[in-house]
Amino acid sequence: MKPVRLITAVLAAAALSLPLAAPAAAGPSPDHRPPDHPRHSKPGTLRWAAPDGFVIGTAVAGGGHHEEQDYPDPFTSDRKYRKLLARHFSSVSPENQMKWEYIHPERGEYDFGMADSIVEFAERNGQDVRGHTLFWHSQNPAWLEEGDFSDEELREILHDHITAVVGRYAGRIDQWDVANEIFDESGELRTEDNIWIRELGPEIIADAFRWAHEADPSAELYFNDYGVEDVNAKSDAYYALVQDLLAEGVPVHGFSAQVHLSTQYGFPGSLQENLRRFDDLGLGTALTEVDVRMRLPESGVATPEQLEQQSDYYEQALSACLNVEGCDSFTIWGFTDKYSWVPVFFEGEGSATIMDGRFTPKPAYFALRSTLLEAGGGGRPAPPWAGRGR
Ligand code: 9MR
Repeated sequence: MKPVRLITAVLAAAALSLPLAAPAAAGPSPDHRPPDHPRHSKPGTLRWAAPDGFVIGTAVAGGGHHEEQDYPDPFTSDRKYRKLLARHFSSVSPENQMKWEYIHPERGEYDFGMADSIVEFAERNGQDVRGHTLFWHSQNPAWLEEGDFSDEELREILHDHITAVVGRYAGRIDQWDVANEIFDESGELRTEDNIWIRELGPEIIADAFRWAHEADPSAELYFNDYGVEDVNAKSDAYYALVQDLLAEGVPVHGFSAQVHLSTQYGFPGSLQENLRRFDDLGLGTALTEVDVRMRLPESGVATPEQLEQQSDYYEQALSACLNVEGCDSFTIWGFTDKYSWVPVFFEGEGSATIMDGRFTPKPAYFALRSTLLEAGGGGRPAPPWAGRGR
């Protein structure tokens, strides 16, 4: 029996005992995003280059690995970083600041400070926000992972968290990564390391989406994962699961691939085909954490050939999204190597983003911009200085 079929059975059983879910059609209306406002969208920038209705986003650096580095919090301390964050991007994703360990550090105690300042920054700068994330196996606080709770209490904890966090930003967050990384490489549900699935069973996944929808009926609710770029065992597992959930009327609105790539491996050639099959189910799609790392030479500086290959990967990922109608959100996992998670997690690797540590744009930056322009963006002619990419 395939694991996803098992889920089907469990979910079907759960559906019988739960109140009727809202029909799938009760989700947000099909996304018709307005054009980026000219006040925010300065000629020559990435957001200016993007076609109407297509958002180009980045993670907002802070929390997580940054806390162990010898620099202050990037988002609140680095003025140049903030300037470029506002200038180039029409969407932002908190890199860590909305994860459980930050936003819900003690039972019943929320700390919305960092998340609030990101949402307010986004509003001032005419940016969308992608909420990240509500249901994950990682970066949960100790009180939760090590607590001794009954099933009923755990359900209540998750319900209250989703209601509090999604509710606080209702109408202000466009897309939520509701469930993050719930399958492993072979397409098996993470029944060991995901506390919710382990303790409450797979049917809790549907509840997470229902509760998020109740808290903000206008937000688009996503499944998000890495290693699901291609048509493969893991993306197949999502494909089967979302069909089951949609058939039951669970408010699932989108499927997103993170797209953490490395030049050591080939480009995931079936990305577009994969996005399209989810699109055909009526779901939105998005690329949410794009970066392209590489093994660095001894000098620590990427070679021109490596940067060209990287640029080609960024461009292919963007094109795959642009070619699928419902894929209208392309987010990179940081825009400068100064703050990238890659060197911290992969020894000897780096240079994964589109600007180096001094914010100098790489070929990948220009490739993204020209691909966006070719897709019909750039409301006004670029001024002569635009070629510098700043
Ligand atoms: O970039 C994030 C880093 O600062 C954290 O230390 C790390 C801890 O897990 O999480 C990183 O972000 C991850 C994201 O939340 C989910 N997909 C994979 C990302 C890179 O690990």
